Amino acid sequence: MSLLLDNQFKELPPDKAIDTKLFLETVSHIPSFFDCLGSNVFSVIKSDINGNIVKIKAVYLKDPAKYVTLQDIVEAEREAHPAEWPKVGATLALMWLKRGLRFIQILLQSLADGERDEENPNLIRVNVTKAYEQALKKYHGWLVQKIFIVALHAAPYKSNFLKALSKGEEVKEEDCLANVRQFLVTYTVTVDAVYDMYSNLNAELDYTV
Ligand code: 0SG
Repeated sequence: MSLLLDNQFKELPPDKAIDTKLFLETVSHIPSFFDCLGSNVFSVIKSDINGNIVKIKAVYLKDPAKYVTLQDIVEAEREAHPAEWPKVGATLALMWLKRGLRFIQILLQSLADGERDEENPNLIRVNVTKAYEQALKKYHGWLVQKIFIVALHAAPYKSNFLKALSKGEEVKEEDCLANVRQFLVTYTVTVDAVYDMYSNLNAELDYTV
């Protein structure tokens, strides 16, 4: 079975509220995926994403009944820390996590759409670069952009990447991409909903790190 389909995001209710517990359960599978990518540069990214998840989870576990949805957390922090918000607590962690999730979405969508470097069809650099430029680059100063260049050159071949998504099984590219397309349906709706929430609450910041 595909790693993606094993950890599929649930459909959202009509009001697009995101259940905190389900969201945390689903994203908690992402960090271990970096172990399959085969370069130490990915441990920096893994630890960053993992840190975001741990931070959101720590807030949730303080009062699960109060923080049923992600919006409950963001609004409670806005009330508790008016001076620092949104650069505080789980609001900040989710702001960054959503950018990583958007990166993954654009990367997978680009692969599913068959975008490729015709001269090097087994490389995923065009797909990774597209995702980076659309989801992350504007938040990165020169040093972090250099880390991206290192990660780009360490990116796995497409065949190995798709194999990792298929839990190490040899699966035909088309079958794996069919799983990717299926995964992207609820995943994209969820990531869009987090972005919409940040926009509606005026919680988005655009500083660089
Ligand atoms: C398959 C090939 C994949 C190639 C991947 C390339 C990806 C791009 C690599 C970019 C390198 C990122 C390295 C880390 C950068 C971090 O500095 C930034 C900013 O981090 C935030 O900084 C923290 O996440 C925040 O943590 S918090 O939980 O405590 O709130 C906070 O510390 C904040 C600073 O806040 S401040 O002090 O200013 O108030 N992180 C990112 O840019 C996110 C990077 C996500 C990359 C996702 C890649 C997914 C790849 C998936 C492959 C399937």
